[in-house]
Amino acid sequence: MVCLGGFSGLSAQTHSKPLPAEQEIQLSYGADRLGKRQDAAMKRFRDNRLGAFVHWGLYAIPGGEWNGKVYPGAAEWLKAWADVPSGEWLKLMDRWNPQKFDARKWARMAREMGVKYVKITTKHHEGFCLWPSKYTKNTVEYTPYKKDILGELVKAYNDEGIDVHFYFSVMDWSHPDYRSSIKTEEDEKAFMRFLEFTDNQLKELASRYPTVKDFWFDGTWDASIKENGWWTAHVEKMLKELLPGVTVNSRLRADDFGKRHFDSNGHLMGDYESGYERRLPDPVKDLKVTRWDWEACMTLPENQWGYHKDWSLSYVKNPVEVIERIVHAVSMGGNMAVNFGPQPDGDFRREEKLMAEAVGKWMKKYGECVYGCDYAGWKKQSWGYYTRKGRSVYMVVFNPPYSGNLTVNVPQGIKITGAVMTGKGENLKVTETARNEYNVGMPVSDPGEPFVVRLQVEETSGSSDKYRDALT
Ligand code: JFZ
Repeated sequence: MVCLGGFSGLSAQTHSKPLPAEQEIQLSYGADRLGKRQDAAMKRFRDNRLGAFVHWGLYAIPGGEWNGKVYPGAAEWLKAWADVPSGEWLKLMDRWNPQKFDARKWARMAREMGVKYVKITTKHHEGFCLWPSKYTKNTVEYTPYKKDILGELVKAYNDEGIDVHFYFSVMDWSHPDYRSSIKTEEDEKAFMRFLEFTDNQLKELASRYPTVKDFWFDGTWDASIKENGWWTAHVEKMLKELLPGVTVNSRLRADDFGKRHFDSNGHLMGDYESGYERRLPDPVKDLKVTRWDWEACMTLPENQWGYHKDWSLSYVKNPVEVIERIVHAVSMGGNMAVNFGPQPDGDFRREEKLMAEAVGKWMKKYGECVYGCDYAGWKKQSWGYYTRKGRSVYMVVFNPPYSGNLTVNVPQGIKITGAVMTGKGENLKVTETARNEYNVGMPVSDPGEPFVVRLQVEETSGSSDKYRDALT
């Protein structure tokens, strides 16, 4: 059983003991580990906490519009919405010439935003590769731009100290051997060729860009892949042999019975859960997620990952809403990747630039409640979220109550001895109001933005070893 390091009984209740081995279903391709990975590479993945996602491909060129019709669905799915045959879709390659693309500018923007890693779509469902793969002609090499976009990005981000993660869609709409289901012997043969092609592409990515830290697989929901769980286990193993320390998301994996993400015994496959897409676990009901590593990803509009020319089609989140989602994820032990859909010219749309700037400004001031932080194990309050790093517990205040009193319920055996507003260093008034309950006062002047309070916490003599563990 792994130790969660939560402060209170709250987190203890979320521990569920794994079944004794003899009661478990024997699996050849299930989870190969119980509990969180604790090696340096995984710790780095986890401590990074804030990442960016970049969806860039041919779909950026039509930007959601085909033959004069604007499709409101996700722009990177336009080929499917408008039922465009591959041959026709791939003609967009003749127009792939992003004249404003400057990898160093992208990397500076990411650094300014405070992201510690960037997940790049090496190949999305459409099948177009951002690197010159020798296994297909559907790549940047055969466009007017010619150059290796992925290589430029890896170098530029790494030069800024930012980790690079690879998004990779197994489903490939442009490969003649891809099958979503296998009905005939011919399908079977084609699909086995396709899996070999995919292995080759993955080995190619791993050897061309050895600083890659993570593979985030997508497009793995078809029956053909679920029925070949062995292959998903093989890919995980292959990448880990090629790139020691590399992390892989749960979305890649299916077990012997086609069960995805979690195997038939309920154990997470891969290194972290990747099911929280455009949604987050409930801070009260879903505390089970604090038992494993996970990463959520989000879009600014409701559901646009690739560039769509018309963002008036849905609500677009403002920077404070983005910051709240980042903190929400961290408060439950998860990472957050915020998506960008660059324009076909290689520049970013105004809304994304403004968001990146605003988030970056906030992170510069208050980032200590995000980087390296984890689930605190304290009872959720309506003013916001707690995060914790070692002995520091942070209150991240999004909704200060009208009363001006921020209620804090501490776990048994914990005492609050002080509260400081991070950044400003202002001491806030702490009043004990009941057993295990305090009020923390508001800062003298309204910060006018979500703000962070660092609590000074002490163990009382009655605290159990569990709390001592949790505090160190
Ligand atoms: C996938 C893609 O289809 C989409 O274009 C985008 O790249 C996104 C990040 O991933 O969409 C999904 C995949 C999985 C779920 C939902 C949407 N899911 O597990 O709920």
